[in-house]
Amino acid sequence: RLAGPELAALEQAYATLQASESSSLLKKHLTPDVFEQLKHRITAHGASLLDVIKSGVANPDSGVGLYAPDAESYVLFRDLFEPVIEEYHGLARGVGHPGINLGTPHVLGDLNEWGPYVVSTRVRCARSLEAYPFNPMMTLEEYVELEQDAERALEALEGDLAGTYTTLGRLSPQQQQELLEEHLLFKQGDRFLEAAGACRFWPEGRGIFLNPDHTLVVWVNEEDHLRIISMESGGDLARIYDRWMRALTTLSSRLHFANSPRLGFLNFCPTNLGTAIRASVHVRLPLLGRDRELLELTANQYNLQVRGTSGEHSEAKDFVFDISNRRRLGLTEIEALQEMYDGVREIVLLERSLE
Ligand code: ADP
Ligand code: CIR
Repeated sequence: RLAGPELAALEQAYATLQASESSSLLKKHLTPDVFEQLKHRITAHGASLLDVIKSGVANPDSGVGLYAPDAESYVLFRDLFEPVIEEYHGLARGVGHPGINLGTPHVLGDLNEWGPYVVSTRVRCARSLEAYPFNPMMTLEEYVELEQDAERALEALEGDLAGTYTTLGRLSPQQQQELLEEHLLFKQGDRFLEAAGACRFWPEGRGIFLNPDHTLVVWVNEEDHLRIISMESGGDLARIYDRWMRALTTLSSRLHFANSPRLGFLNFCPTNLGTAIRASVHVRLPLLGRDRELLELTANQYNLQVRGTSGEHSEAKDFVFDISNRRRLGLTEIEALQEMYDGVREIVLLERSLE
């Protein structure tokens, strides 16, 4: 039971949130009733409601604003997570997550069929190892151990998927900068993650796997235990998805991922549940880009999310936008891909019609 100074800190954080102008899902759904219900609870790893909400409290401009410090948090703090999850993923109440269905890549086409708008395409998923809590509850020893588990599993990737793993501490600042500019490496010091307690012991246990072509990338211990990423320039979504599927299948046979029948694959951020897939394009839209309202409206209509050129919370450079599926839970893997494909096609056709 949370009590004493810890409870006082939680009460204080809640008051700060209440007084803020935040339009986060956290602020909307953490009602006084829900707060009272959950404020004394602690998970087996020792996480409290304060660990869940502290990022959104410190960053009132959060869109979502909460994180799960461990898998149990999704159960123990369900009264808060549930409405946030339903709203983000557009899930009807009581509707669960379907089983895995990767489908077949060839049903997806090339996104540059209608003109050379798509600069590059990327499919990523988040995965967490069942044996460890999420970032904020991990010890230094667990970071190092998890990195070793990941490194061993990555050695099983063969053929075009084979590559090398490098721990972050062995990359010079200049090497890190180059990889970041090529959109291959995660950024450092994300204030949302930092406030959530996800950057402790940095760079210990963090690292990146790359195949020689830089078309298969795996991030270890950044926001999630693993991020499995397939990417290349152009719009050949079928090929990129096929590569992602093959890498995922190999890694899934070596590692035990946290999963729940109700929420699918479990990860740190409630946006990364279910399939935990974000399929995105970098697409150049000089005309739609001048009418952000129309771009956002159209993206919304197709359940797509617009981000800037350097990812979440960044700006678009030279009218290159990052457009991806918003929903990751409540639909199958192939449906998430199809949703991105269909919506991007409509956006590209709209851009073309404005020329
Ligand atoms: P996430 O890892 O959750 O997908 P970000 O939005 O932070 O989150 O993106 C991570 C990195 O991937 C950024 O450098 C971003 O520019 C890059 N990225 C995303 N989509 C593409 C794409 N289609 N082509 C090239 N880079 C991409
Ligand atoms: C936020 O709430 O803005 C950050 N914690 C990031 C949430 C993830 N955003 C998203 O749409 N996938």
